[in-house]
Amino acid sequence: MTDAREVRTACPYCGVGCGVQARVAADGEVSVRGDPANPANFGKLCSKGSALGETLGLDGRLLHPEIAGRRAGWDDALDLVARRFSETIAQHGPDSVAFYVSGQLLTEDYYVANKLMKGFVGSANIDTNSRLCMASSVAGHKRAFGEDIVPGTYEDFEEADLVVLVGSNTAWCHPILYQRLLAARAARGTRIVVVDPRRTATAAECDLHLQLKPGTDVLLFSGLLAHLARSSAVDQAYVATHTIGFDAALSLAAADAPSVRRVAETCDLNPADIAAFYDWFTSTERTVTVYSQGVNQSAHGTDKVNAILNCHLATGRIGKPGMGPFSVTGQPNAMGGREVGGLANQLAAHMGFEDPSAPDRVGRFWGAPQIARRAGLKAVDMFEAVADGRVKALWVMGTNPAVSMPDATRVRAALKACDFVVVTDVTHTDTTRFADVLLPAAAWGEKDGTVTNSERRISRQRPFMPLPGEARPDWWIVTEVARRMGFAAAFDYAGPAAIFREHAALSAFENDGARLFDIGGLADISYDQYEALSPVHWPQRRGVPTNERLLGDGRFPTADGRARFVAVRQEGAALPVDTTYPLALNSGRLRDQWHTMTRTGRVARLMANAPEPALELNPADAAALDLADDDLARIDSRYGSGRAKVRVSDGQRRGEAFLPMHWSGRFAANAAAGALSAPVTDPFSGQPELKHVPVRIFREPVEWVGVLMTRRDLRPTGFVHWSRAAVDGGWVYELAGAEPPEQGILLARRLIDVVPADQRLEYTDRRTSTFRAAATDPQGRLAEALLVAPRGMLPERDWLLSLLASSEPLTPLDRRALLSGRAPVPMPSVGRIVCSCFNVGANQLAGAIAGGCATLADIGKTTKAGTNCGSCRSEIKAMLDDSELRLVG
Ligand SMILES: Nc1nc2c(c(=O)[nH]1)N[C@H]1C(S)=C(S)[C@@H](COP(=O)(O)OP(=O)(O)OC[C@H]3O[C@@H](n4cnc5c(=O)[nH]c(N)nc54)[C@H](O)[C@@H]3O)O[C@H]1N2
Ligand SMILES: Nc1nc2c(c(=O)[nH]1)N[C@H]1C(S)=C(S)[C@@H](COP(=O)(O)OP(=O)(O)OC[C@H]3O[C@@H](n4cnc5c(=O)[nH]c(N)nc54)[C@H](O)[C@@H]3O)O[C@H]1N2
Ligand code: SF4
Ligand SMILES: [Mo]
Repeated sequence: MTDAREVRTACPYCGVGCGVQARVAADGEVSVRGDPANPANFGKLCSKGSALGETLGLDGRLLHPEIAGRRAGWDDALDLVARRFSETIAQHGPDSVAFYVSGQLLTEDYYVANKLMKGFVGSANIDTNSRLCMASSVAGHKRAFGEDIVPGTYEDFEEADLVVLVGSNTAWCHPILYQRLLAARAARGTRIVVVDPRRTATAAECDLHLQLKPGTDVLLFSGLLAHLARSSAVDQAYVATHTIGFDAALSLAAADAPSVRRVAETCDLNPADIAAFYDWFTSTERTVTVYSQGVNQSAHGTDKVNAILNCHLATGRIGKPGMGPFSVTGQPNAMGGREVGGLANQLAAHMGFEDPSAPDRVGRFWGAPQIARRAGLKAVDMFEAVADGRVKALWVMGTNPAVSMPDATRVRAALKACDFVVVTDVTHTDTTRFADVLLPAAAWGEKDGTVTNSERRISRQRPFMPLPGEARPDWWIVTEVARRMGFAAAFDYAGPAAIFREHAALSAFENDGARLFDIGGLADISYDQYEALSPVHWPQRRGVPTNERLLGDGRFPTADGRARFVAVRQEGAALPVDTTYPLALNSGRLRDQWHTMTRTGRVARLMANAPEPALELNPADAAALDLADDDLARIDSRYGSGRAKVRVSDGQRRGEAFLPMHWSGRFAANAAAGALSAPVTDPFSGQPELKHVPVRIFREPVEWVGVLMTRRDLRPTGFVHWSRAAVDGGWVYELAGAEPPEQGILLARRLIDVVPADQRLEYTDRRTSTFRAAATDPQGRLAEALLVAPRGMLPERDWLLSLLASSEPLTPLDRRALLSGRAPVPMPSVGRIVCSCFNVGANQLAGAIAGGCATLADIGKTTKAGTNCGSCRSEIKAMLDDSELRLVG
């Protein structure tokens, strides 16, 4: 018997890039824990990271290539992809094909995909979901610094005295970094300012929340620049020596934001709050400004970025301990994708098309005869070109554009119309439905390579499980296609280490210091050194010791070595609402879900905190729309429509609603934010405005509701609304309809008709129009339970869920109780799960608070909630604050 082994790797979710230790027991069972030696997380993991072990099952995995929906061999699939791409290029030119890739690919995968398209196909039509995510930060960095540089490190969060979080729900989206910040705050009293139109979990614990009108960030920071000048807080020497453009930027800012009062009016904020923020920023040398999608995903995201960078340039607070602008990255390898040049307007290794010598340089290095010489299509334009037939062959890798792109319905139509679509994924998704060729990729735990986190730290993802079925790593799939397209010599790699070495060598190639991205010091690492690589910051120049922070010396990678102020003006707020679409819909993330839920949606404990897609509405808007908690809302924009349950929340501003981005067509009938979002983009970055779209919302009449608990993975059709959540032992489906309840029963019953009648127990109460059914499996365990009732009449389900979770056969008592629909022994509902590590529900927490728990520590002692990963602490804190208010009030 082999012993247990432990493999060090990195978390495949957010850009914090936590180290994970995967322990594979002798029986193959895998458990994960945080890697104490990793400098990002020092052993901690958030709720998603802690649940990684539960995502490793093969349920739903793609295990074989498919052509036209039928199982095929790799050779046939790869030959077909290579042939169709080559033929299309021969007939219609290189720009008639495109790749749409992902910040979740490893650097090595990304590198070869980019090399194939830009170097050998000869088109720059490779873009990435980072276009939806980081493009505005990239464009803003390039405008100000000359290169896409994040100057700081995570330690700056800990060494700052003021941290300004702009459009970033750090508590949920970068949880471990946020906990590092909170720990530092406890130690040194760091002030935290949150700039977000919503009261998020992050805003729940800060010194000042600027709940601004969406889209007005430029003005807020222009006002700050003007205030810095008025207060003589500008570092004149720094500005004079290291920058250009200050006067123009200041005069536009001062004209746009002449006074705090003017800023307050436009941003819809209290002038005293703005004054406090400006004073703190002015007087606090050690200030870090963190920003994320509330800044980037905007029709003027690049200007927002530069408005922030202007304030840091004016004060010389860049790249020094505890100070600097800090664009946090979303995906695990968003940063690595930028390094290899995965965006259509970049070339490779931080070289772009603006520099006329760059294509030749990269072309020579690659030995590429037809290097692309101009930028390719950015994501929104790319799908537009797919829709109108300019792009005739498309390869999608590691992303789910049918859900995550704006105007997703049109994106689906484009995929459907496209002559030839290849999709590489690990599971079936809304996008794989459109694949002519579907290729099964290696998943986390199987794949092997590197990723770069938000602080420019390169870490290894290492495999600890064998490749299942015929799944293959993305780099292998790409190089096999390249080989078959006739480029064998340029794509002949022994493995990821060889690709990494080439990538590192390119970064140093003819680089005399003009490009800060230089990891030439890693270009000769051996296979063993690559295997053992510990997390390292870039740059890693050959023979030059690494300086972890960048730009602190005031020298910038521009032609004259100076940074640029960019004169920016507030261009109106977010997309304007009108009488037809009077509300603004915001979208973003939940604590425990990852994007389109292809992995986290299958984990019961990650579904427990927010099991249904919910639309958050301000109480006044809800009242005006005659909507209350748990009502079904219909949401229409100019681009599409959706349905979700209502959650009334005073954390929403009046006139604004919020829908999570997560629910795809595999998890709900029609609750995808992408179908509602507008394909309106920022003029500099091409990043779409995903945070705001004008909508109208109304009440969807519901006459009956149902719940199906089942071990089967099914996709209901014909319902006004359904959504599903993973639970222990299977799935729970929420159903709702506008039909009379008797008809609802008929509709819902179809879902269990497949179960042979002699295995079903059924009970219909015609008087109350309720229906109950249950079925057992051959082992006598509960396999199905269906409850249907008029709206508001569904019985509690906790007991049935406990039966579904159990591996024991039903007892005679259970069987008798099944038809009555009531638990044989009273079973109080724990309520919605708040702490997913210890399964502690809202009702239990309310009980603990009523029983005298007054602090997070008390709650932790009594219920254990909040004592492990800490992701739920802000929610518990909100419950505590709420109860205190009620006591006072
Ligand atoms: N749990 C979880 N964590 C994740 C992810 C996930 O799917 N789930 N995804 C990862 C990825 S790829 C990314 S990109 C990051 C995203 O991380 P974040 O950017 O922190 O997350 P979002 O929820 O998309 O948006 C952040 C906030 O922007 C606010 N906002 C909207 N409009 C404006 C505005 O006009 N101005 C300002 N100042 N704020 C505004 C929203 O109200 C929202 O609270 O998270 C990463 N981490
Ligand atoms: N309305 C709205 N839309 C948004 C956003 C928003 O805030 N609001 N945010 C945007 C942002 S910031 C982002 S980053 C995007 C994310 O959007 P997507 O990239 O579409 O989201 P994911 O669900 O992460 O898709 C990743 C896919 O890759 C697959 N996969 C996982 N591992 C591998 C692998 O190793 N190889 C391959 N080939 N496939 C793999 C997964 O199964 C999944 O299908 O969404 C964007 N869309
Ligand atoms: S914070 Fe959570 S999701 Fe992000 S890398 Fe760390 S464990 Fe993974
Ligand atoms: Mo992202």
